[in-house]
Amino acid sequence: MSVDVGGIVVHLEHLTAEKQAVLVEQVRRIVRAAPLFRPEMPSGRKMSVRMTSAGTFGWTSDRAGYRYERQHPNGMDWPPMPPIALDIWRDVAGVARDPQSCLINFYDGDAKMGLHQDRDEADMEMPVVSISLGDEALFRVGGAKRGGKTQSIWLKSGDVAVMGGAARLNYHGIDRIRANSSTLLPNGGRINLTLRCVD
Ligand code: MD3
Ligand code: FE
Repeated sequence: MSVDVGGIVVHLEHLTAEKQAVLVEQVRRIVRAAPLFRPEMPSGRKMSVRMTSAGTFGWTSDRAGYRYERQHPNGMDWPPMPPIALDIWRDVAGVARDPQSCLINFYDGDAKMGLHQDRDEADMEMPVVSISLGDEALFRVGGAKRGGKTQSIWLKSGDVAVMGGAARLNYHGIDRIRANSSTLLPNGGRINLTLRCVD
């Protein structure tokens, strides 16, 4: 079943519990090789979300600004894309290209992400695909201009969201995490994977 939230298509419970568990194992392998870090925003404040990436490009930020890089801050190339995430993209993205980046966001019970637009990618015709794992998150989406009406939905483990077309430039963020709402991750928290074409 899927729902439309402000132009974003959310495929509810798209992934079986078994597939979620295998994907978590693929993410763990990536995080072991390319450790999570807390990017610094251009303001100098550190994000509460911890991140790493897989694929050709990874997203990063520091005082110099937001951008994609071919290497982790520690100088290594990013690990390969998790195979299950690539399968999901091919299932739901509706475009011929494969993604070049898998951003891995880790939220502990206190982490959040302020309303923002994703505009560091070259081709806005390419969608963003988001995969939620672990604790539920209150996701908020507005329009393409800051300050308009917003809608919210709790994203649950196994949900897959597709941001394409007019929704691609919509403001969005994560207001809060519902701690202990999933047993997928033994130590709790939430993992969000976002798949993107970059150049
Ligand atoms: C709507 N991540 O990494 S995913 C991000 O749950 C990001 O970690 C959130 O926003 C998270 O940039 C939300 C859902 C999402 C991703 C990209 C979008 C929604 C979007 C791009 C355009 C519009
Ligand atoms: Fe975003």
